[in-house]
Amino acid sequence: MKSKSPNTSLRTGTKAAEIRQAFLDHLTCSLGRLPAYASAHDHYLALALTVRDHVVHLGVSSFGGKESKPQRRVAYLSAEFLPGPHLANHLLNLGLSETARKALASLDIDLDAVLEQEEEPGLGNGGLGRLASCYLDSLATVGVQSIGYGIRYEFGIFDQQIRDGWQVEITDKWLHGGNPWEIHRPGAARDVGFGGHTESWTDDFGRHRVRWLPAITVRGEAYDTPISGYNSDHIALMRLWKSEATESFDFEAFNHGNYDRAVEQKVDSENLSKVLYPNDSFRHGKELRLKQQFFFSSCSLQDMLRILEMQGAGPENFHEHWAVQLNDTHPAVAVAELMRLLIDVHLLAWDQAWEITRATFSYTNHTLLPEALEKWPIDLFGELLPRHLEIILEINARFLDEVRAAFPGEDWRIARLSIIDENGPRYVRMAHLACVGSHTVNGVAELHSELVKQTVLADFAEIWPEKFTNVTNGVTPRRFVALANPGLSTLLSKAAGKTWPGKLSKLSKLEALADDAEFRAKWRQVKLANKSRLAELITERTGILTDPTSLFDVQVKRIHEYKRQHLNLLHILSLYLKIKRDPTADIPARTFIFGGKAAPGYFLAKQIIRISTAAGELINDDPDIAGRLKVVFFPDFNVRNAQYVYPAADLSEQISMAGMEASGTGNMKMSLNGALTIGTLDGANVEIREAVGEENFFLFGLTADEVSEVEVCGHHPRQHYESDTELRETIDFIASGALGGGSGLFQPLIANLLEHDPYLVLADFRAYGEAQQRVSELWTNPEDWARASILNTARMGKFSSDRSIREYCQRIWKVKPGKPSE
Ligand code: TH1
Repeated sequence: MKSKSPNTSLRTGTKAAEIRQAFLDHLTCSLGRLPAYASAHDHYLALALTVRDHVVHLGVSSFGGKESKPQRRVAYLSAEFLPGPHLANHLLNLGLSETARKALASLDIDLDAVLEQEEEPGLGNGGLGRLASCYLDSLATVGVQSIGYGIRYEFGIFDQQIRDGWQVEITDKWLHGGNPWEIHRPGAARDVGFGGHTESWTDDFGRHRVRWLPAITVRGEAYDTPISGYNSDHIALMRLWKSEATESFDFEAFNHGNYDRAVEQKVDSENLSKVLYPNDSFRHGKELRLKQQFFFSSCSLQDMLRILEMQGAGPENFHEHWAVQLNDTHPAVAVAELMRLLIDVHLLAWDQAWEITRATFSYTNHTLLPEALEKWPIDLFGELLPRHLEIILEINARFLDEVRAAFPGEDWRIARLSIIDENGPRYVRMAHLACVGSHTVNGVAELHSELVKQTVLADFAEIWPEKFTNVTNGVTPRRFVALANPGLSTLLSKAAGKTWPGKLSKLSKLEALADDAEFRAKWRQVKLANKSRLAELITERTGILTDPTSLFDVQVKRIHEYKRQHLNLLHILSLYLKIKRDPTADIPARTFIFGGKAAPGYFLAKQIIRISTAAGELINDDPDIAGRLKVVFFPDFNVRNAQYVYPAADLSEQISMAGMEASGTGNMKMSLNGALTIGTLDGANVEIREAVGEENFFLFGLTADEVSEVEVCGHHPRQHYESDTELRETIDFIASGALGGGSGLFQPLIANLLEHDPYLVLADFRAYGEAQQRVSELWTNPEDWARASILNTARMGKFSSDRSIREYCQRIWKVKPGKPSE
């Protein structure tokens, strides 16, 4: 992007000369480097520290804390955050990109090369963690005092390499080169207990009290990362907890001559925040995971109480000062922990504490997948958190008494509503705890929020219909358009004015240009340039050559059966066979791009990766195909790579079995960047289609209702195989071993489809192929395609995370953003 006055930031008035001086000072004073000997990484650190100074200045004033009446603050509790590289995003938000470029250029340093040095914090698996980061971006942008609380994993999501076509996991050492963005706050450290037992005592008023005597204490050290907002004087804070040993325990064991035990304790404590569990939408029944959840929930609540005290308020005012959002059930144990802090530590009465707790929390459900719904064996829970189990049982007893009183004679409700699952071995159901302990429960797209009420939390929706609501997810247009797609951004600013990154509904001004031939030509030029940029990266990373004029058909997301990457692959292979049979077949050139990580223990997901690389090996160099089809598996899909992929997509694949994808957010990112969607009526696809118009969206497949019907009546995948020649030939082709590796290689995947097909891939194959046929037809008319592409972008205003955050503020948190809405 060319700026008119690159020597000075229009917004902050900061001059290139100031940046240059601060950069040189940091290089010398913070890093101890002579400019002549500084490496590219030193340049990165020095610029990061320079920019951090600007951001922290804003931060200190937005968390001044000296207001006469403190605002209610938002605490977003999330086990995952995926912020992506910070530096370029801050420069954009502060309006300093061109100034910094100029400053570095005067020292003969290329800003882009400096940006390349940053290691992104991969502290999340996928959509859930990225959503948390989009929300912090928007909280800072709309001006809400907020803290995103989470875990400072030493090792985030693994780096993915592809070797011999298979995924290989490499440890993510994101901290190895130092992290210039975080500020350690020793004063905010809190201790967290585990295990032990509880005992009763009587207070001065003769009341029965309980205290918890943990067996082990772990220290949580706070690390703050400032998150800037777009054109905003506010920042949000991401406060992540790192576990450490408490010195007291070390010394005790040490003094008793038990050195091994002291060391073991230290290692155990430090292990707590060591590594992110790499499963997306899947429960980990591991004790360490529960420890992580409690650790960060407890540290965060204690931190809120500490801040409350600094503000001169007492624990009885907790809910007036803090709105706490539970990002899925991962922090749901916070409900019990706040109760414990209020009644055991601050000695409030149960009823008052319970009122405060329910006025504090709200809970977002992100999935209906049974294998993702968290439940903990009651014994494990009680051993690790004995006091919390007591509190949960008390919450449950009181809750079920209320139910009995309200619905006499309807005892069937009790077992279904109970926080404790008693069908067989007993479990604590975390979604039930989150629901009972919150004033509001929301789903993440309209369809999903309805399904939450009809399925996993149906019994709760019946007794508390007013508790349930929807807030459709959103994405930040700063990172995913302004930063990722500078070519498009320039065009958007000319057509819709420069304010669109903060007021995304302004994009509707583009509508008028959808029929303008000149504008369309520019639009297509931008897309082509983005595709060329991605094509270069693909060649660099995989050696595969692709044609930027071909249709870029993109499916990037975690690899999961419910997302049905294998449906896409069956279609690709059916096209391949079609061309092999009839070289004159009318199939426009396409490049199929896959990206995404598979959970290391998820065998079928890894098979799906292998079959996509095998398809590439087979097709890409086949002379009969002559480059008409290319299949790419782009390794290590992460936020940085995503910023190259989304802007280059012509077609966005959103093909999950209906009812399974709670929302999806990649769907929004691609449509916003002018991709057309081929998709089912699932998650936010439904609303995207409504927004962009059904004629600009390729719909196919069973609806969520039809899927449930099939599930009830039973289905017969083999019938589809037998009745659909194209499908049968494609499956037989895979089974024959033609993809290499012998005929047994993909047997598990084939058997799964033919015998079970839990996500109805075969049932939707025909409809998907027909929708793909419509895609090909529209693609052959570039003018019509460009029109639909422009209309997609123009009509995506609703999907800014600023809109989502304003809804949370107004309807759930009851806080007023500093910046008025559009
Ligand atoms: C995802 C959902 O699958 C996706 O549809 C949604 O857009 C996104 O959350 C944001 O709302 C989820 N990710 C996880 C990860 C874990 C557990 C549950 C979910 S749901 C570990």
